[in-house]
Amino acid sequence: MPAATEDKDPKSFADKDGHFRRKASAFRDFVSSEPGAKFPPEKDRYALYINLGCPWAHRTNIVRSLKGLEDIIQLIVMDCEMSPEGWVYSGREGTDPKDPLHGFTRHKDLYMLADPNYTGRYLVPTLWDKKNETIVNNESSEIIRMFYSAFDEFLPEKLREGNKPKGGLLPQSLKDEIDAMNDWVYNDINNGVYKTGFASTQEAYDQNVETLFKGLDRVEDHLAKGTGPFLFGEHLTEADIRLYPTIVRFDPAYYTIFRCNLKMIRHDYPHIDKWLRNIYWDGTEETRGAFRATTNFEHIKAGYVCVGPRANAMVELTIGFSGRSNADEDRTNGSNSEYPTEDT
Ligand SMILES: N[C@@H](CCC(=O)N[C@@H](CS)C(=O)NCC(=O)O)C(=O)O
Repeated sequence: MPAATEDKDPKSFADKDGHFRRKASAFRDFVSSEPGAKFPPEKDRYALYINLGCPWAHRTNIVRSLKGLEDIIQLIVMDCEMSPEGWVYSGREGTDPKDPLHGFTRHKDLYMLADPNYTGRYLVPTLWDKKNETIVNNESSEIIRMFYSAFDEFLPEKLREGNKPKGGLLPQSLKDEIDAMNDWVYNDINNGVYKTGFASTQEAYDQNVETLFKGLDRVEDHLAKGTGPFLFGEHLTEADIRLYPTIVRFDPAYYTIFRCNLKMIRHDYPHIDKWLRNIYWDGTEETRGAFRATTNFEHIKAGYVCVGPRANAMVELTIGFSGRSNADEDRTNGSNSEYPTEDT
């Protein structure tokens, strides 16, 4: 039973001390083929509710596409701009005009259907069970792990985790290392951009912006020491999937709107930039083009601009761009486009 009790103003994010603290997601069930499981894997039984701006939803959309689950898990896409009532449907730019399963115009109504006593935030991503008419899970880190293998019986042999080279997206041999990296990448980077952008005091901003850039320096160093092209070498893993949605939003949205502006990826982090361009453009069996196919820069920008006026009203908080780095002079590849260019 969800137990969250939160401030329901969708545009109020920081606590009284100026720090943003993300609350735990409330629905934490699993799709499982264990005998008697409440949520067994079935074709077209589950729907994934997202918008294309949200980085947590993006993770789940990447894995749905990467795993070839398009015909197995229905995708429902809301507008990327948050309304006073939270996420809503608009039908703009190919998004769903309303919830195709229930006719709802607000995401809130889905949560109320699942649990009329729910008092938490109406988050995306949301994994919905059409049979039990309830939310299975609204925590992206768990939804992606379900998608890795829970539906493999419906997929062609080559897309099943057991048949992937070197153990798939979360190989047993790398699990501890990936979990350790997930931990600091989440705290310092994935959530670090929010802790910086939503900070409402100078102290909170200063503290979080510093941690964020130390985290990015650490990723840069990790990639510089590795063999690439992925974070753990030759094969794509969960660590790449969890890092990508934040990095691809960094220069177009977080640098400006969230004031994460000590350095830019394209100018100041050559190894992260190369990793980003590779993963975005990769069309091999390793990624199946899932990263590019699920990245929509218009929705990303519009989604953050919508929370931007509040963030930008506090411009005095910003530290600002730390200056041109040497990498700037080296670039001749037209990287002033916000889209990662193919050539590195
Ligand atoms: N821990 C959650 C976080 C999800 C989350 O915060 N989603 C945001 C969009 S980026 C949301 O739906 N916010 C709605 C709100 O706060 O009212 C996850 O990883 O799934």
